[in-house]
Amino acid sequence: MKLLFITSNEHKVREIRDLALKMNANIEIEHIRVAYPEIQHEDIEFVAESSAKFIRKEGLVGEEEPFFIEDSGLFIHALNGFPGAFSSYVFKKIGNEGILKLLRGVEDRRALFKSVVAFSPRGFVVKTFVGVVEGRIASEKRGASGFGFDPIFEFGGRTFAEMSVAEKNAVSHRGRAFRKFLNFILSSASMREAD
Ligand code: ITT
Repeated sequence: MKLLFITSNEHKVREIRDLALKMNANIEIEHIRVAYPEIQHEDIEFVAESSAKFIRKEGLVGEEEPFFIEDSGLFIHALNGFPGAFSSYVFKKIGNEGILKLLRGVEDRRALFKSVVAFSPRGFVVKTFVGVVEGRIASEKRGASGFGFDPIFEFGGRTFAEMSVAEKNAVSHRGRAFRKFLNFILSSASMREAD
């Protein structure tokens, strides 16, 4: 089965391909880049769902082609959930150094990453899958793999940038959301075979 993944982020593609391989899911992930506007809203589930509907409405993919997108956000406890839905903008503006500066001297380092996969099998049907991981913001950047906030997001004593793709997938927000999504695809496919 072939699924289109619409994203501007190659790292996300690498993560889901690795996961699909590990799960022995016979699914081909085709990466395409499609420009679409993202609404500004605090709820990333709502943002992801609205984007998927927009992509369909504007006919940016073939009518019968199943596709998905994925939106994520970093929610920092001491900053009342900031940057959350605005993570992309904040990362571009102030980066990891900016986040570390905002948290200088702050003892409460708790943070949460959330990922939402919005899948559209056809038409305006959209199904979402959510994954969350709770961790903490490190006191300085560590590690060289991954992307975005990975060098400052710590889970189990290591930052995501100190993990391989497989290690990150095993515990990350995106790994959790993608596993739910791929399990759904696999069970729908086996139900169709049983018909
Ligand atoms: P899309 O085209 O798929 O939207 P994006 O890179 O803009 O790709 P998001 O809007 O989902 O992705 O991500 C919001 C921000 O959070 C962005 O700056 C990412 O770099 C960062 N981010 C998302 N997932 C991350 C992860 O697993 N590790 C580190 N940073 C992450």
